[in-house]
Amino acid sequence: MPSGLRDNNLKNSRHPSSPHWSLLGCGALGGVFASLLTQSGQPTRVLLSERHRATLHPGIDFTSLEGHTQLLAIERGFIDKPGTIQRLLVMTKAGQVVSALTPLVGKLAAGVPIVLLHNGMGIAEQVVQLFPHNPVIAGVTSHGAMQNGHFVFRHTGKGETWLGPINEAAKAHSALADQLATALGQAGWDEQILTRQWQKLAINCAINPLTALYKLKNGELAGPRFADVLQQICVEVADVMQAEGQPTGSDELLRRVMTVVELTADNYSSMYQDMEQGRETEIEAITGFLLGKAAAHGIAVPVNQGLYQAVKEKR
Ligand code: KPL
Repeated sequence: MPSGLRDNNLKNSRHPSSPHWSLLGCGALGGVFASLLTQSGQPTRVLLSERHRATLHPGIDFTSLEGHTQLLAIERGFIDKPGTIQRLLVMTKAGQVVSALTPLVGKLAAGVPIVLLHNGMGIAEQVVQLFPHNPVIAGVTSHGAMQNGHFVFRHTGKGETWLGPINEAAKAHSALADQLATALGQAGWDEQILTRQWQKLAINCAINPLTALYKLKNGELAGPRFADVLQQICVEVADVMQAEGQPTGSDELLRRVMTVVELTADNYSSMYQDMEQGRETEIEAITGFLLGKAAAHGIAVPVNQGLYQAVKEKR
């Protein structure tokens, strides 16, 4: 049971008139988003796989940034019989997005927006192929989250969230960012979401493998022994970004990385948490995506290559 103030009444202040969110992927970040959406009064239900049917879920045990713990009533649905989905928020790990969505092919009504919030890149394009009649929206977020047990979540860092369109149909859905903002405190819409995805990829290429391999909190990367390797990672990512038509400089990327290191100093990165729990990491969608683009442009990225191999060998 997490420490801090708690409130044992099941809370769910609903605004039944607003369309409900269906959330696929209730890991640390998904659990925190489900909690914040519920607390803001937006009807939210989590879509679970069949294996969860027998488990008792009294609700979500959620601890806020301020350390206030609440038990939140949360509606459940099951992926095989999902019922009506009005808007879908996908927060599985990058490597599971396509397999988690596949059972919904043919069941999701045309026009229902699909919002993807995961680390890494290269997945949204596959989702567009799977759901050619749905608006597909990609997002990046830097909120920190931890899962401390079955449906026990803690919000560990307030970050920024940006959404943007992947296909033409998605351009009509900028209001989704406003609705997320009501729950998260901030969320924006950016038509150039690709640039934000690359910037987030740079941050994840720098922070995630190092913290996972050396078992560090994010803030420990500010120490002098990591200065060189962080700079080399940023030089390599900047080279690939430039080749991809994303003008940037390695100094700018390094500044962004160090800002996130500072803002999330006390957090464990998602890759650290995945590795500690023996789960599959997002290395393919993060550094693996970078290596694929580097190879296509004939750019050498030896430092990122070394980190990729080291993470793969740990599994
Ligand atoms: O996105 C993150 C992650 O852990 O995956 C950062 C921003 C590095 C925060 O920990």
